[in-house]
Amino acid sequence: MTKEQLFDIADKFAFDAPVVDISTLGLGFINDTFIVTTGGSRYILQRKNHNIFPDVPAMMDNISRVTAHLKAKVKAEGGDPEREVLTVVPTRTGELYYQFEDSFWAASLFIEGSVTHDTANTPRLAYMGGKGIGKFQAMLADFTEPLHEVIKGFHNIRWRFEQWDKALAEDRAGRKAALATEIGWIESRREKMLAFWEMVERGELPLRVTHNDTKLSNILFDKDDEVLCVIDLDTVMSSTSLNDFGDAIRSYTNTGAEDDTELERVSMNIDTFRNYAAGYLSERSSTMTGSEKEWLAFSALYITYEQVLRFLMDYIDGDSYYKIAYPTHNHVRATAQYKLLLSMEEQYHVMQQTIRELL
Ligand code: GN1
Ligand code: MG
Repeated sequence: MTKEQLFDIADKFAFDAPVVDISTLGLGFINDTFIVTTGGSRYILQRKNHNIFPDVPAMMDNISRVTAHLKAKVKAEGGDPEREVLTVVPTRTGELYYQFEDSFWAASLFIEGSVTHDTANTPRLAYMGGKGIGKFQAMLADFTEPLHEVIKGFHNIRWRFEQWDKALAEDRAGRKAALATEIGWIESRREKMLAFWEMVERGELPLRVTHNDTKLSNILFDKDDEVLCVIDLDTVMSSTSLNDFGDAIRSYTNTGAEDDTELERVSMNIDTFRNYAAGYLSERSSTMTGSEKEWLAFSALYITYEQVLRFLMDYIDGDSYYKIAYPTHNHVRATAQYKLLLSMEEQYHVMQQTIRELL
């Protein structure tokens, strides 16, 4: 992609003035992201990853509907919808994306004065992260239209088991024979995890808008470290909102790394759990059903289990999904996430008690 082509693409969008500069924003493993400067304003321009998101128009349709809903809410509360919600900038012909050859591009407003954080290394940041996602979900609690499923069966364990059974049957990398113990981790909990998903299938846990990438760096803060808005809406879909909580707990509370080779470093920090949950529930508890409250703590075990399965399955498959840095990387990741799962299981009664206290 030449600089000239990039300027041509940027020119297709309905920015306020002609583009004067485009620079790379060096974050993100999935999309390519640029900052576009016009005479007076700055914008985000992204090339969406077409391999991970086969249907970019559907993805942009989801984002557009969800942000429209959020903006109406913020406006009604007297807030500033351009700073508190992501604003998609359409093309000059009114499309939500621009297609150039086989690449798909989309733009949004750059929110001036916003900051992000990479790790929740203080109690306040864990609390604020929970608050950010809690507020996002609370504002979307009355959004009941289905969204496009941009990644099939993302947190649907029934679908993951179908893929898992197939991976074991095919044994493409010839690794299955040496993995009896690890396969046992998955099989021994199969019924319990499926039972959780069956509550979603039966409607006992309601379908809501889920963000599906609830890491701290997907929340923009203002200069006083108050939450401004949640970004990276590419994976918004309909599912149980509990999984956004569970995935945040999986990443925020781990005292080690996701791929730690020193297993004694890996555990769930219950204080971080409490802080995140306190922030989350401060915004969200009034829009939760009884069964959502009851199963909130379990969602952390569910998502961590699913992550063990996904890493192990990718290892069995010969490493086709996740990028790896060395040949046993997916096995190391699965083992470290399993250690985290064990730590959660050991502390499960305390997690449940903590939620009850906070409600
Ligand atoms: C992937 O966006 P990123 O790299 O944080 C994956 C998540 C996994 C995560 C594990 C679209 O997320 O589901 O939890 O890796 N995203 C997708 O690190 O598969
Ligand atoms: Mg992401």
